[in-house]
Parts: sequence; structure tokens; C-alpha cells
Amino acid sequence: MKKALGLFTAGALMMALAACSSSGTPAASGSAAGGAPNKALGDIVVGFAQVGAESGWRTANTKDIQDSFKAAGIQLKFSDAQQKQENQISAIRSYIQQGVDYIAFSPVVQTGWDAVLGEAKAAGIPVILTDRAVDSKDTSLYKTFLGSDFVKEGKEAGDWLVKEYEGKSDAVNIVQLEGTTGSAPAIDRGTGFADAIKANPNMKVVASQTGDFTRAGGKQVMEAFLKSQPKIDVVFAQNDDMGLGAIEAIEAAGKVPGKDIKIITVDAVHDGMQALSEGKINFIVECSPLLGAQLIDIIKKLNAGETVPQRIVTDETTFTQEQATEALPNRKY
Ligand code: GYE
Repeated sequence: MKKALGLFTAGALMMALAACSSSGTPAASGSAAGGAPNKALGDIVVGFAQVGAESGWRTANTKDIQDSFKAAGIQLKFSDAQQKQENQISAIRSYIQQGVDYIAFSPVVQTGWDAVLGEAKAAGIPVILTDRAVDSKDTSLYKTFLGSDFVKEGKEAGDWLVKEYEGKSDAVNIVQLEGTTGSAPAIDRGTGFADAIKANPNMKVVASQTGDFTRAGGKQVMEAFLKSQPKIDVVFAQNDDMGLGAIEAIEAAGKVPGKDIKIITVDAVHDGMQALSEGKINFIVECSPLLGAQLIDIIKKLNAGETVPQRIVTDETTFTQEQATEALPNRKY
């Protein structure tokens, strides 16, 4: 026992010496016991590298994050990458150079982050993934991934469709408007949807193309589909904005959205819910953009030296037309 105690004391002494030699004085870094930064909230600086402003979801997400930081009194440096990975990487490098305390970002695509995340790790800056995932094998490159289960969202969209056509064996021709190519939500929603309908040979995705999660993109791709496809029964738009663009294209082609062509979308932002309650969209799977409060919670925990789970999944629901009409007055975004 005595020997073990001696070893412990020697170890503690060595750690104290190491702290001394790296920073001059042991307390210079402000680190408390256990390595927790324990900074006053007002002294914490977080760099947030946002994807862009491509959709209603993104606008709501940006506002919620900015409002949550203001309310918590934590400093926020915010950048908009205009949907370009290279811009996000530069923003993250600049946050590293400025020596922020934490970096949070929503990766526009899944691949290609190992180098810059390695730089953040080497600089000792914890990274929090919000909303979208990266495909890095080394999970020590980030503290946690806070966001939705996109496979589940795609699956719920497909499940609704299967139920809608239950007992019918006529061909159901589906066109899919994909989100940003290579992004986690586009990949995963596509996977979940395909999985849900695969047991029904009469249901076929006859065309699938990216509309980049924008209204203009959704409209343009839908116009092309309406010209090239002889019969379209259903549109699966991987977000509301592309679905809203598709509605414009369908109406311009003299058809009735929601009736002649059924529409399923993901997000449940205000304009999507409005179109759902008007009968122009048939079903929406919710994806909550309100991640700000949870992000603040994670930062507070890390600041206090607590651990956070590697994956935090947001709670979500789905909406039929009747449910949208009921929910609309109380929606926050
Ligand atoms: O569904 C879409 C946005 O990453 C969950 O990105 C987000 C998606 C959202 O552009 O509208």
C-alpha cells in the first residue's frame, strides 16, 4: 500500500513538473484538476463553420445556433461556406489559428476531413459535429456527432408510401430529388427510402438526381423529369425546399401536386408544413434544425471536464396533412 502510494505521489509530481515545463507556471493555462478547462462561460470562444444558406432548414438552424449562443453568453465566431467544402476547411483552419476553445461544424459532404480534423486535434481543440456526419474511421477526431438519424428519416418516408399503396399491385413510378451529392443526409435518406420500398416490386425509382437541397434545384430537376418520364406517380424530395420547387414545376406543367403526383419530403419547415396542410405535399418526415441548445449543453459539459456520448440523436416525428394543419400555429420555424 505504502509503495503504491509512493508511486502515485511520484506520478503526480512528474505530471506537475510536466505542466510546469510546458507552460512556465503550473496554473498558466487555467486548467483545473482532471484537465477540465473550467472557463467562465463568457470567456469561451467557439468557431462554427456552417454549410451555407441553401434551405429553410439551414436558415432556421443558423438562427437557432446564433440565438442559443447569445442566450448562453458564449462567444461565437460564425462562417458560411456557401456549400463548398474548401471554404469550410479554410474556416476551420482559421479557427485553429485563432486558438478558439471549440470548433463545431456541419460537414457539407462526408469525405475528406481527416487532415483538417487532425490539425484541430494536434492543436488540442475539441471538435463537435452538428447535423451531418463525416466518414472518418478515427473517431477520436471529434468529441461527438449531434444530429438526426437520416436513414430512419428515409425509411419513414418509404414506409408511408408502402402503406399508402397497400394492397395495390399497379406500377408506382417514383422520382427522387436527392440532396447535396456526397452529404450524409442525401446518402442516408436515399438508403433508408430504398430499403423501405424494396419488398414491393411494383414500386420503382425511375429517376433520381440531385437538386442540391435548394428550391431552384428541385424545380429544375423536376421540370426535366416531367419532360423525360412518361408517367410519374410520386416524388420523394429529400428536403422540403426541393419539394416546394417540384410543386412549382408540376403546377406549371398543368398537373395538381398532391393529387396527380404525390409528394413526400423531409424537414417540416414552415413553408413545407404550409404546403402539406394545403394538400400540395402528402407527407413530411420531420428533421429538427433546433440543435443550438443541445450544442451549448455539450460545450458546457466539455468545459466542466465531463464526457459526452459519441452520438447524440435528435428527437423527431412525422406529419400527415391533418397533423400539419394542427401543428402549424405552434411551429417555431
Ligand atoms: O434536411 C436540408 C438542409 O443537413 C439535415 O440540410 C440537414 C439538411 C436538411 O439543406 O434541408
